[in-house]
Amino acid sequence: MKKLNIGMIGFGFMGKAHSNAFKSAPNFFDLPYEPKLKVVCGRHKEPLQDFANKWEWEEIETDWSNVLERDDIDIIDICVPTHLHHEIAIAASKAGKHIFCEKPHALNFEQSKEMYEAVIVSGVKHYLNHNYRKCPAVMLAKQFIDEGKIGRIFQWRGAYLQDWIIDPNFPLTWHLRKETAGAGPQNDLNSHSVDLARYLVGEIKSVMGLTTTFIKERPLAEGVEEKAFSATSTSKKMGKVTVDDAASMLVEFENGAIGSFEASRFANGRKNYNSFEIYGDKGSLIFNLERMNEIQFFSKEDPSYAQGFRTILVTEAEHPYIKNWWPPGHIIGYEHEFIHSVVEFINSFAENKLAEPNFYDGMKVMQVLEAGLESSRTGKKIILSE
Ligand code: SOE
Repeated sequence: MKKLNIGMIGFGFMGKAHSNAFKSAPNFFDLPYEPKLKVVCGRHKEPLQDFANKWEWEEIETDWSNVLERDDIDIIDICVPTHLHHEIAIAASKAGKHIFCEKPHALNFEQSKEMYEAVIVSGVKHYLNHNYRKCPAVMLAKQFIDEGKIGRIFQWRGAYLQDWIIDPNFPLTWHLRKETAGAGPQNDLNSHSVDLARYLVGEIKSVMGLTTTFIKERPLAEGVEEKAFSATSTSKKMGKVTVDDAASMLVEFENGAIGSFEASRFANGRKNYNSFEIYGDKGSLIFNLERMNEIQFFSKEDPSYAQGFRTILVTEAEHPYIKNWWPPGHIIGYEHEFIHSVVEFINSFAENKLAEPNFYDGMKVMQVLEAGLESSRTGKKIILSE
């Protein structure tokens, strides 16, 4: 079988999720090409080599531009902090490499637009990894909407809540600086929710935003591994937090529905609570990632004596992707979404179409997020231009 050689830039949390996805996908799915873990790139040679050994990457490299220059690399996988996405993606497009990129797409809308234009000019394949779209329960929600079971959608409620930086001693990692992250949970978490809202409800036409920063200074992350979820600093030097700690938006969709988004890293007790509710004239849907094998469905078309939310366990063979996994009731997890993303991306090489979400979706999401930030700054409602 023809191989697709991968050069992955970055080897943190997402590097692990991507390596596992590229390795596992061919074991469970019949793919038109075999993804080959060719070279992994990072700045620090020793942990990089350990990582490569563990995940069976053939080679390591410490300078990403060398990976782009290689003729034997087909796909560049970008899973480095956000501020590096733009430069690597533009260079990869120019080098004619196909791109699999982590979210959020870029630091801001302008960068994102440039990245989209670059892949269009070069004609490479591009994929933006909003992994939650590939959760079977979310795909079943989409199927119900497309089949008309929810009817005309009135309202979207999205909440993506975490609690990993409440401790004021959590250091000023790259996630908390505008120049490296673009924004806080507005970009990190609301990007996922906006992607899901566009997928399930439709395009957004106006945005009102509200953001705040609860802890304005933090110990510098000197000598600290810049990890999300767990990092402690002993530095006595403090630095300014330049992103939001919590971010909300109220939006209007082009189809007349309205929506709300809440994203926070200060919701004590919420670890990775990515949830949404959709209300329509025929029915409603509720999803919460912490119970990701389930979707709750209410149908107004049930006889009134039998109406109520029912919980569907999304593990039947006819549910999206499930026939490639386990028998009914044998649930799947977070990592499966990444495997499904890889499957979509690799399948798109045999088809004359782009997998979704891709850089177009990334750009549309960034436009909404940036409008939310602008609205929060100016106090005005922002109407999005085409
Ligand atoms: C940290 O908030 C993070 O790792 C996000 O960056 C991911 O996109 C999200 O899926 C889990 O939380």
